[in-house]
Amino acid sequence: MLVFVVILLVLLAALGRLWMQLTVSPHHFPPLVPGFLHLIQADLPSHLLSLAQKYGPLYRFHLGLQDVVVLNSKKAIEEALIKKWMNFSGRPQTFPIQLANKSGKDLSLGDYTPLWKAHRKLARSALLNVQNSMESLMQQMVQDLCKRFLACSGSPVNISEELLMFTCSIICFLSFGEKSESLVQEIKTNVEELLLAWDSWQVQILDFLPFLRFFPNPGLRRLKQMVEKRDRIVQKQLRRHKFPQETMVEGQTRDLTDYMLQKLREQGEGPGQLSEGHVHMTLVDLFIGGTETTAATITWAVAFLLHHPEIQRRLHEELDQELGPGFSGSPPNYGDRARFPLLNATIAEVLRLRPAAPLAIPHCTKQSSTLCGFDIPKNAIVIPNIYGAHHDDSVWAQPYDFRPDRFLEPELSPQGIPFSCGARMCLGESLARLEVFLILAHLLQVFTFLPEVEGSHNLPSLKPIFGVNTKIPDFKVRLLPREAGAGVTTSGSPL
Ligand code: HEM
Ligand SMILES: *[C@@H]1O[C@H](CO)[C@@H](O)[C@H](O)[C@H]1NC(C)=O
Ligand SMILES: *[C@@H]1O[C@H](CO)[C@@H](O)[C@H](O)[C@H]1NC(C)=O
Ligand SMILES: *[C@@H]1O[C@H](CO)[C@@H](O)[C@H](O)[C@H]1NC(C)=O
Ligand SMILES: CC(=O)N[C@H]1CO[C@H](CO)[C@@H](O)[C@@H]1O
Repeated sequence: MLVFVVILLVLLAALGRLWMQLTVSPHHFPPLVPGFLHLIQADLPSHLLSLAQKYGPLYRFHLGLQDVVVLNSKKAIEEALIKKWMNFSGRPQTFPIQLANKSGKDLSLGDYTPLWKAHRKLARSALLNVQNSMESLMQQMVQDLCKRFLACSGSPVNISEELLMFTCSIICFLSFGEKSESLVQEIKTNVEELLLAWDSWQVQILDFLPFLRFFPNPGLRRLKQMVEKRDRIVQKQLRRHKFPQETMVEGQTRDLTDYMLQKLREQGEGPGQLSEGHVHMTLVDLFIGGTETTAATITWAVAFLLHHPEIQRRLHEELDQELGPGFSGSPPNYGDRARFPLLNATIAEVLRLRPAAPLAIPHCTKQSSTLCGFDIPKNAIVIPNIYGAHHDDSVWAQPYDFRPDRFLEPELSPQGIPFSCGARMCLGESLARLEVFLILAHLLQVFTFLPEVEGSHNLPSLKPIFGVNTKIPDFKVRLLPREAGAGVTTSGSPL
């Protein structure tokens, strides 16, 4: 099969070149990068950024018959997604997307249409509705997490695993009003497997080599199985919410599912209206969009702080000064975040260096448009390379260095765009920011992060593993309670 694929690609490449020579276009398209295999490169965001060095921040390539335009600077991304948002807010309806979309009712992968707008509005208002209860719930859960870590008394912890369970419990509770360990575990596993299957080249390649869909394909089979499992989990919850037992108080909304089902009933049913499928897919999107991303961001922060004990020491000082150390101190509140400028800057720097969704989600042009002086055709796939934009050395000095101080004076430093921008901007930004801040503030107040094994050569790798999300290589961290001797940070220890 592989030989077949390669031969076909060579043929396509030759045909493409011929076609280019035969047609002299009156358009001023962005520079064309030769080749067809760009999208299955392993380190795709860095690969796309390296092409920008040669071709400029805006270029295009072909993917089969499909035009793909890549945006590698903040300026280009903002012009497309903010200034010309109407033209750039679509989503391509690729084959893998159609597999996962439940009759086109997905939010994050849905194309920009009037019904989609109503869908996004419903999801937004549902999230806003639970916003107020979020912080107190999270405070409690973070305290519980810290207590669990205290009980580990400094032995190495798989922090990425713990944080993934944590972010998954949050979404689980907000969505379904339940966070039993079995349900959270079931959903977490499903999300991990779905994302893994989605990233598989065996699935992504089917889009531009459609005939391969008719061959046996283990990656595709896996994705289908995971989608079925996903739908069974959500369906069960929907049934539970539609036919509530004694737990339900009439007219009371316990969670996002109640809220959205209630809105559906108010709106009534009909063609061109939102349906239960939309509620179903909103819930799916909150889990897919809101668990790995947030957990990975916090895990990256821990890893960077292991590499930069001097920043960790300054963060401890900042928290001690405002709240007092350890469990005896008062708990940090999100509303007080302006009192923690270094922590805020550290989070901004982690989101710049390791944006959780490095290539956002592909956009698609709804009509032909212009961008940075180039013509962009209709129905082109548009990839905002957020990772690339964040490493633009004309915007940030030494872009590869971890230097939170660059964000200490927000007026002086340009801001990153980790949540993208415009009409398709991340829906969970405020929830994600709340989680990242509260967890890091609590953990740093109570613990000192130490590498699994003492010594500077035992630090975790900071090499990103790129897929839909930016993952971090496995590592463990020791969380040493600070209370016994706030001493760990002040009296002659290596920190
Ligand atoms: C640090 C954490 C997070 C980061 C860095 C992040 C980043 C992003 C990015 C870059 C996009 C793509 C926007 C575009 O296509 O232009 C996105 C979309 C989305 N995110 Fe997030 N996200 C995070 C957490 C969350 C959370 C917690 C939720 C849900 C509760 C969430 C829900 C969504 C949804 C539903 C979309 C699709 C929006 C649309 O297509 O209109 N995300 N996110
Ligand atoms: C969309 O593109 C057209 C050109 O095709 C342009 O005239 C129009 O101003 C653009 N609209 C927006 C909102 O960017
Ligand atoms: C830590 O947790 C991750 C995420 O669940 C898992 O993939 C990994 O195998 C675990 N690593 C170790 C060393 O246990
Ligand atoms: C936190 O840092 C960001 C990035 O520099 C900045 O835009 C924002 O104003 C800061 N927020 C607070 C409350 O200090
Ligand atoms: C599995 C599934 O329901 N796929 C659908 C995705 O959306 C398109 C329309 O946008 C439908 O035609 C597919 O059947």
